[in-house]
Amino acid sequence: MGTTNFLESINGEEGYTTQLKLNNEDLNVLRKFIRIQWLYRLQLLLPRHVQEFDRLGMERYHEVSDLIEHKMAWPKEARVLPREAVEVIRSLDFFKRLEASVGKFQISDEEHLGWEEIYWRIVRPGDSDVGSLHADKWFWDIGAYGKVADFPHERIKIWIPIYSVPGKNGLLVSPGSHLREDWRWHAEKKFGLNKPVLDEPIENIDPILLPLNAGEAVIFHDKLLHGGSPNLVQFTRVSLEFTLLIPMRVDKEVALSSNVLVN
Ligand SMILES: O=C(O)CCC(=O)C(=O)O
Ligand SMILES: [Fe+2]
Repeated sequence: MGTTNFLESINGEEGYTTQLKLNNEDLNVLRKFIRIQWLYRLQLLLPRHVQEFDRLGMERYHEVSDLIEHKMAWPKEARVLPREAVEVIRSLDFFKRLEASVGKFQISDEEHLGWEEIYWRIVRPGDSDVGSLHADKWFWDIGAYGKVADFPHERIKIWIPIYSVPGKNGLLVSPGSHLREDWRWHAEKKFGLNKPVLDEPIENIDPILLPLNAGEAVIFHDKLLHGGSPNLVQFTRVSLEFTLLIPMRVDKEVALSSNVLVN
């Protein structure tokens, strides 16, 4: 079986691919890492109730989430996996297949913790935990992350459903939206953080909810419009994501034609 070229689809008409699927073992490793971090935080914040969260698990988190102040409990830094988890994730089968397709890459460290940043999200039923539609590029353009690489690179994102119900929660995308340059948006300070806000009516965007099962990843273009879907079921949605920085090859032919290389 040949290697699928993910970058072709991502840079093509749709702006994303859903061809990378994790096997159950890989999915269980990710679930375990996320659950450990989630539960440990609750152990610190709420030692008297941690057993209840443990018993219910992440999918039923919302049933007892009133016990904590949800928004305060889960800042981004609390959802970035530890460095050693990244080492293990890099050795998983899905990661190897990803590398075989796009080439070796670095994962961005937007929070400047000092290691590659793989982080998760937790979205309770309803729409209170989902942000607005955006292109990830806008975050980089407004300088929300600062400098994370000093080599020329292509930036793409991977989003992996960890606990999800296809068609009822997950990621909205607007196919082909990465090809347009004229989407209207502005930057706004929210909770002290600079964030892009879309200025287009939703009819102009027409997003679709990708019907993905847990472990069915979506890899997408930096300019693709996307966002969290309202969660329509009584299960908490959990997902994992990271940004790939793929070094750009100075192709010999391109370099020669632009006189970059002198023999
Ligand atoms: O999971 C979400 O709700 C949003 C995800 C997102 O914006 C991303 O993966 O870039
Ligand atoms: Fe995003």
